[in-house]
Amino acid sequence: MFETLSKAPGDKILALMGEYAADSRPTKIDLGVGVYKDEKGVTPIMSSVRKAEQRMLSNEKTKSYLGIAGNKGFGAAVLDLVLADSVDRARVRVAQAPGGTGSLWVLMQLVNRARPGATVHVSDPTWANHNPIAIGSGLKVATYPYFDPATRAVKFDDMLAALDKLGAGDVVLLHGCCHNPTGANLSDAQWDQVAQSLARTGALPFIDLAYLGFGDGIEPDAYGTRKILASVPEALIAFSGSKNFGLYRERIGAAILVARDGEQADVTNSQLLNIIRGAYSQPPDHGAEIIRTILEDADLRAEWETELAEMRDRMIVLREKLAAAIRERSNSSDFDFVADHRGMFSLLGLPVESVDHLKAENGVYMTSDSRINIAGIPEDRVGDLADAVLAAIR
Ligand code: PLP
Ligand code: TYF
Repeated sequence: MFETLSKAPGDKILALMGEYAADSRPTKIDLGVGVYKDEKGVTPIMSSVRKAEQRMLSNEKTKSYLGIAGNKGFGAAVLDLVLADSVDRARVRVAQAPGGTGSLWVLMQLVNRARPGATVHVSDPTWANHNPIAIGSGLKVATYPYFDPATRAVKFDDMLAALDKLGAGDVVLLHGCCHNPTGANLSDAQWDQVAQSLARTGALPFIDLAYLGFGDGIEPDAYGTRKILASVPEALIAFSGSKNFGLYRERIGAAILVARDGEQADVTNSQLLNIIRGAYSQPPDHGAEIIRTILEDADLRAEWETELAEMRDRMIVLREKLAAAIRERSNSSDFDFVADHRGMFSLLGLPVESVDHLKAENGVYMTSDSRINIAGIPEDRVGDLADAVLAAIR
């Protein structure tokens, strides 16, 4: 049987984690995989999460099945967090899913049931896993212009012109905030224009919301998502709790669907639940119960929001420090864009030879497209990193 198989391509981002681990140089710097790290270089368990888990351990009464849509309290709390009052909840359904990735997967499957072989339009570039998930679900993938390598900002006019040409039956994958891999994001005014375009063309917005609260704050980061939901009849959202709750390995996310009316929401949701049942029956509860416990409790929620703000502010400070260090050394504003970007990443726009040079000469690891994880920058070595980057492009 298995002799028919050839080797599948690995995940380049995850492979880089292994390469970094195998490097014995003590001065190595890991700017690879998108995992938040604190000033000590560790990915901590948030204190609000720890407290929620302690409560759960003493209060939990059963491990019996939860149901296909998972933890109901979690679903309701995530809808409040993400949607606020942007859309009539009678049109909304939510299912807990294993991570943002699992949410993307079940929603792509849903799209393929509604429109087999439809085209998902993704930003150029986008997260490396979007393409395989869409293709694996039977869909086609096309790109729309997004990142301008010259300015390291969004090519907004080109993006909008491309979106304006789409029609009903097309799907547009948007990063709700904190674009991965570029770090370049839309302004509120640009989100308004994207929402208008989608309302006009009837293309379906599919929002990947993996970094809510990692950019400028929960409310500002939700602006684009809420604006779109307030403007269009139908939408999909894949929410992840991996980054903002630091729950990576617990695999917690939510698949959210918005339909024209309650009746169509029920029918569409029945298909979503049918997909989930045929894939993994129901999601694991642990991460969902942690998030429910935090979001439903005023004190834990305040503590979580403070911790989230600390992570966000630390990344903004690191951005400013790196941009300033390069500016001082090079006497140019060429890397000021790092301070303007938001979220966990910036795409530096270096040629692959420079990326290889940084790895070989300096032990500085980033993905081959020159994406850096801002949270991986050691605060006391910003100067070394600036020197290394400038040497690599000289
Ligand atoms: N979408 C984007 C853009 C991401 O960067 C990630 C990364 O982790 C995910 C989705 C999925 O995250 P997870 O499945 O770990 O929740
Ligand atoms: O882009 C990243 O680095 C994060 C983490 O298959 C990640 O999104 C990377 C690859 C992957 C799953 C998560």
